[in-house]
Amino acid sequence: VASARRIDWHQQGSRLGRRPRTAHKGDFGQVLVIGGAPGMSGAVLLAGTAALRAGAGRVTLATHPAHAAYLNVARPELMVAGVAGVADLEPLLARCDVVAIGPGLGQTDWARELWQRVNRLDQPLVVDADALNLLAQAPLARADWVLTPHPGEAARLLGSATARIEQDRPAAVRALQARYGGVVCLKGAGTLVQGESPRPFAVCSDGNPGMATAGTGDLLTGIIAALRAQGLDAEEAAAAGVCLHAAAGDWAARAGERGLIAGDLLAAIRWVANHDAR
Ligand code: NPW
Ligand code: AMP
Ligand code: MG
Repeated sequence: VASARRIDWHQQGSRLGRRPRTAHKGDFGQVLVIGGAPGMSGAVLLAGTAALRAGAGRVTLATHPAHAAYLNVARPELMVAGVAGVADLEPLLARCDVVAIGPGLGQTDWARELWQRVNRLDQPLVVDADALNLLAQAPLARADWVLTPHPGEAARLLGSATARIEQDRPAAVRALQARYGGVVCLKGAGTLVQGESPRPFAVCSDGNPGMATAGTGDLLTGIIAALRAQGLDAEEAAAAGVCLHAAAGDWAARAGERGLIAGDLLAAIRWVANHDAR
């Protein structure tokens, strides 16, 4: 990939800097993660926990009322709100800095109602998983969002097929950015990041096949939202987030790729976020 800029955590990690001695949680932003239809509550739990591990000051999950109380026990550091519909979402939207939407969201009427409200918000957005599937059904463009499709989601967003996306990933990420705006991370082995800027896409070659397991993408969503909440712009947060996630995957894979589970990355995210990965 000749024209690509190579990125890794060694180069991107300095964006976060040291925490001031007098820091308080309000300095590191408030993230709202929306998703988790019945049966997929794990996706928001992983995304929200990853946001905390990547340094967000406060993280709230907005999820289906069926399991909200359970999630609050599973990860007590997270705040959790059961939202039956958009009316329950409003007070949460009023006091967050960044919204991540999609992990485990599903594509029911419940999901669509939340998505249609959120895609009109003023706050920065991170859009993943089923929110991307809903976006593919009613396309719109925005300048300040980060989209994180895997090749299957990218195919839906472009009305194409997964195999065609994989044949020419640079063309796919450019087409996604041109159609939907913002910053696009095309995931997979060698994640590509394409922003608004005329600069060529960036590629992160870190990460490993151990990460080909359920829930790893949900972690990336939380990480990017946390970096956005700590003051990075959309392109910085996408690039640094992809590198932090991949480096955490490599750290976790030191115990072996086979059988790695998404939750294994959580402690690694913290370690990597505080260290040079190399
Ligand atoms: P194929 O088979 O090649 O055509 P889906 P999902 C493709 C939630 N989760 N390279 C591949 O297509 C998510 O957040 C909940 C090539 C594959 O079959 C979503 O809301 C979890 N192709 C929801 O589930 C943990 C690739 O995409 C298809 C590729 C559905 O999301 C799991 C699958 O994509 C999950 O995160 C690659 N690198 N990667 C939980 N614990 O609650 C993907 N594909 O149909 O969009 O399904 O990604 O599982
Ligand atoms: P998702 O499919 O949404 O759960 O996302 C999977 C995550 O794992 C993405 O960040 C991918 O880039 C990463 N991943 C999956 N397989 C590999 C691989 N073979 N090499 C590197 N990263 C991978
Ligand atoms: Mg995913």
